[in-house]
Amino acid sequence: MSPSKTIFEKIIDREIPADIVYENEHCLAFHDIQPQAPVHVLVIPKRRIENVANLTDADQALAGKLLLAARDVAQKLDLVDQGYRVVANCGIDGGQSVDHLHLHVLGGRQMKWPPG
Ligand code: DGP
Repeated sequence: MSPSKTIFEKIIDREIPADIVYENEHCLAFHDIQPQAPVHVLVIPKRRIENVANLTDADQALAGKLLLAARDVAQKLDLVDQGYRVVANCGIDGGQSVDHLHLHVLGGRQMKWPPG
C-alpha cells in the first residue's frame, strides 16, 4: 500500500471538497465525481484499507459497518422502494482505480447484468 494519501483520505481530512451525504464515526459517504447512475455514492471507511482483498478478520466489525452505512445511504436517498446496487471493485481486473476500500451505491435507474 502506498504511504501517500489517497484522494479519499484527502476527502476524509477535508483537504479537498466532496458532496458528503452521510457520515458516522467509522464511515463517510459522498457523491461520485463521475456518476454512472442518477444516484452514485461512494461509501468508505475512515480508516484506510486498500480493498476487499486487504480486509482481515480483525476488520469484521468495520466491514459490517460499511455495509450498514451503504444501507443507510440508500434509505436517506430514497432508493429502497425501487432498489439499488452495491458494488466493490477490487484490484486491476475489478476495475479499482482508488486504493481505498469503497462501496459504490448506485440507483435511480434499472441496472444491467452482467456489468461491463
Ligand atoms: P473505483 O473505480 O471502483 O476505484 O471507483 C473510484 C471512484 O472514485 C470512481 O467512480 C470515481 C471516483 N472518484 C475519483 N476521484 C474522486 C474525487 O476526487 N471525488 C469524488 N467525489 N469521487 C472521485
